[in-house]
Amino acid sequence: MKLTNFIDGNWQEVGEVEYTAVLNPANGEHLAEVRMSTKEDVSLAVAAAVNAQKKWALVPAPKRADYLYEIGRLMKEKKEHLAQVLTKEMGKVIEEGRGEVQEGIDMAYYMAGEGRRLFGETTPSELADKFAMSVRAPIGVVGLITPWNFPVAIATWKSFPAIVAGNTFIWKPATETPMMAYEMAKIFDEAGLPAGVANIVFGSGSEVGTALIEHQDVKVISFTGSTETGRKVAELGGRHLKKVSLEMGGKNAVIVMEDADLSLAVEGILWSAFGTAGQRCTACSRVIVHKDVKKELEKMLLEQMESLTIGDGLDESVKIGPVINKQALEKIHSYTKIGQEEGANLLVGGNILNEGDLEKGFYYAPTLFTNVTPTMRIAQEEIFGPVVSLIEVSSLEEAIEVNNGVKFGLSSSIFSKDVNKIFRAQRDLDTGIVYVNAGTTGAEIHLPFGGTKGTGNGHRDSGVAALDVYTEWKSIYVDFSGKLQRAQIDTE
Ligand code: UN1
Repeated sequence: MKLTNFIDGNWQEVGEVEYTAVLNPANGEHLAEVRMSTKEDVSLAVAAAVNAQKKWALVPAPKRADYLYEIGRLMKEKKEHLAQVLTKEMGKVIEEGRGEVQEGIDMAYYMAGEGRRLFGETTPSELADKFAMSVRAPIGVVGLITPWNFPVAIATWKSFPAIVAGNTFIWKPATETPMMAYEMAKIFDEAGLPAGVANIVFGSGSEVGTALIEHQDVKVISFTGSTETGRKVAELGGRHLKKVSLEMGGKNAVIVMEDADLSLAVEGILWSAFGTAGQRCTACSRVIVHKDVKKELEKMLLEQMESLTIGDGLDESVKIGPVINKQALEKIHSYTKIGQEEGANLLVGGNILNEGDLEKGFYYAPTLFTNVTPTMRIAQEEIFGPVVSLIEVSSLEEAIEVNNGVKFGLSSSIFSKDVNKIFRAQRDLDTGIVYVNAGTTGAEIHLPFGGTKGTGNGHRDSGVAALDVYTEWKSIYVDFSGKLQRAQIDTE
């Protein structure tokens, strides 16, 4: 199957362009081929989006929302099929595939509700017989660049608020996971979304991403991916005076205090560190543990890690699937070597798994390092794989300092039963998301999602905060006094 672009409600002709193979990371199976689009393809998509946006902006917001209800309904109807496609192209276990599709459905219904709110503000004027209000206005055409680790959910976080607010979009999914975008294009079409509102252009960041950022008719760029690429997006976007919303890496920690429920903490750590094979930007990759419970926690983690089943995510009994590709596998493995060279203690894992059924896929053993110090590279850099570093501390203050001593600030968590410790931690942990007595993953779509420091640039996906990315505030003054009144002058 050849996946080609969805522009102005049509599938683009296959034509004389390059196509790249889409492989199943669980077994190397050839799933499809995806178009490596050109700058010209981007221009076509932008032209369609510009044209459609003029009419789309005039559709009343509750009517725009009706399309989202229908998109949500169709996603729900096709949930199992979508989850299967997702697991095949991305590798996450099927239970998580279903969970991710559910995240998209939730986003559709939540943002559809915004169609009947999209609240503005009325504010008293300083002059008599004058009415003042601010409304959220659409911005125009937006460019969405999304990663392979959440091939559908992240796209819904961006595209659904964009369209309910009256924008049209061009979505460039990751080259590794285009099949979910293809499925979503079919859903947009089936939901009857007017042509040109939703456009999908496949291809590389260097060609398609750059063309989107540089195009003068694309007003907003929303990007989720690595900090390295995000920086380039911001630089280029800045040069073109674009509004750029960035969602980047994490080095998220679970803090386990001496009074914590250790069994619960172990469950939280396992789920958030090894779920999605550690390939979430919210994944736990550090455990900051109080010295009094360190030995016990280590023992419990080790026991549980041995029972984790690894394999093809389509098998319902499997808990951990493959990582996305060979390059990722090699990067993860290089961090194991770095950790060993730095003098950390490799307690379990640390190897590529390629025997028997795992031979053709990209599997890495869940890995735990102990005796890690906060400044080691394995405790500072994002590994994006199933590798966890255990760091010992003597107090809550030290735990918070270690948590905050990295260049990222996405998610953090504390396990404790002490209400004073919990409230102090939620205030002082320098991350956009804080969990209490839960792991670092599992953000819900109706709350803002994003982080501080190297994780972002102040914007948020999801929640009502997402509307700030896709709307412009417009202030409107209506003077019904029948005479010229002058603000700041006639008020004295
Ligand atoms: C990501 O890894 O980029 O909070 C997104 C979570 C998921 C989303 C993760 N709901 O873990």
